[in-house]
Amino acid sequence: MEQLIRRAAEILARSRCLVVFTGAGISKESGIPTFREAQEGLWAHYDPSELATVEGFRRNPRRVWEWYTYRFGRIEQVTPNPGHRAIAALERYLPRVIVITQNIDDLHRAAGSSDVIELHGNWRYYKCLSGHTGFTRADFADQTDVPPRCPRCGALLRPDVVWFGEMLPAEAIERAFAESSACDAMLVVGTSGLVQPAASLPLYAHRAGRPVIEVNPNPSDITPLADIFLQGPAGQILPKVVDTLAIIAGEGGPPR
Ligand code: BJW
Repeated sequence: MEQLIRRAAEILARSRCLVVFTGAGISKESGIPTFREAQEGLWAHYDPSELATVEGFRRNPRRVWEWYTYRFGRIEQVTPNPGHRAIAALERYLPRVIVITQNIDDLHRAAGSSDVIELHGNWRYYKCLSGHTGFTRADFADQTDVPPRCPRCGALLRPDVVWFGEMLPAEAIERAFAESSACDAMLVVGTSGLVQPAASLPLYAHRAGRPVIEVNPNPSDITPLADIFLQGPAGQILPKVVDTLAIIAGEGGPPR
């Protein structure tokens, strides 16, 4: 493992532009459950077709709203873990670090990452079924309806996250594809690589001939194309990668 970490850090040290692509696994050590892990994943206990589709929301808006209220209550209580902080620390050593995340928890920004592309939305925002966007909890704090109603048109409000069958925010996914094709290397952390179109981003980097480094305790759908697979929890592996990068930077200096 030490040698693999050294090789990974050497690749990062040579990168003028690094894309870090993350999934639910990066936030697990903060106390947020993943989706597809056999015992602990959310989808082992809840039905995604009822809770993460607009059809499920239309069938039972209260159930979906309450499930998200429960999850957001948990997100509100957690803080970034050493994995998030190590990713933010990469900016000390590399000229450009772009974080592309499937997570809605905003923990990369909380850790200090400055360029974060969110593919599946953000827990702080809400939109209505008629398409009005940009609401926060303050906008419906005085309502008693569950779910509350759009302050502009009265339609049902829902979290501004991407459910199955919905398009990803166009600007975010277009930029994600462009950055993944143009980066010098990609670091993939804590995703099963099963949900499209996000899961194809590492393929873009790989096809462009860029090294792909993966961090995950378990092999994923990304692992076959990874040049280096660092098997273990992100909160343990990533700080070691950054420590090694710091040593390399001290030896020769990072690209600036
Ligand atoms: C650790 C760790 C530690 C654990 N450290 N790691 C057939 C083929 C291809 C595609 C499709 C298909 N049928 C349908 C589709 C499309 C569908 C899709 O991909 N489905 C597949 C599941 C089959 N995709 C969509 O619908 C997307 N939209 C779309 O395609 O639009 C075009 C279109 C429109 C209309 C019709 C058809 C197409 C939208 C996808 C939206 C996903 N939404 C969710 C919920 C977000 C809001 C919320 O949070 O509630 O996004 S679902 C969930 O999955 C969430 C995640 O972002 C996403 C990805 O999951 P992730 O992050 O990879 O988590 P896990 O749990 O899968 O993996 C965790 C990993 O962490 C594991 O590997 C662990 O080992 C690891 N780990 N501890 C590091 N300590």
